[in-house]
Amino acid sequence: MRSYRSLALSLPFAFTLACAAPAQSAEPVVNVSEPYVRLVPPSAPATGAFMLLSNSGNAARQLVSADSPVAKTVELHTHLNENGVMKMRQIKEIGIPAHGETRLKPGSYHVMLIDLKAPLQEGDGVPLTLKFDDGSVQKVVAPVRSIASTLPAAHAPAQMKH
Ligand SMILES: [Cu+2]
Repeated sequence: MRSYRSLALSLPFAFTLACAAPAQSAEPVVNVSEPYVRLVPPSAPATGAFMLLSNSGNAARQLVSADSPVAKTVELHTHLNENGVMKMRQIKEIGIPAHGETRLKPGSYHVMLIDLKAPLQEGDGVPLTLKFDDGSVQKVVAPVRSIASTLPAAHAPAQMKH
């Protein structure tokens, strides 16, 4: 009788553990697509990485940090219009609304690659590691692309105000 009771108690417990396991593996809810890095002249010390972040979860998520082996420093940036002048500002996080998306693009949110270790060539693949506030990590490779100069990018050295 005693062993039967112990088995009956332990079965639901084991079942609960098995069900909880997938949720604990931090399945990423943010999908990273269309990543690219802006081609800059070989003398440029920095450039920006852009991408589309799509959140399939029920809660808002934040991109909290990024890293790349091609740059000594990687920061999250946005552009702000201050008295008619577009300036870049470092920010702590980039939000992605629940069941929504945030596009990192020239003139807006971007991942700033500062102090490039070597000049980037068009077509190079730049590895990026993106960390989110739920602890999930996404690794992508962003191709280097030239962007038409008509786009509001403002990554010229004169406007690098960190
Ligand atoms: Cu920037």
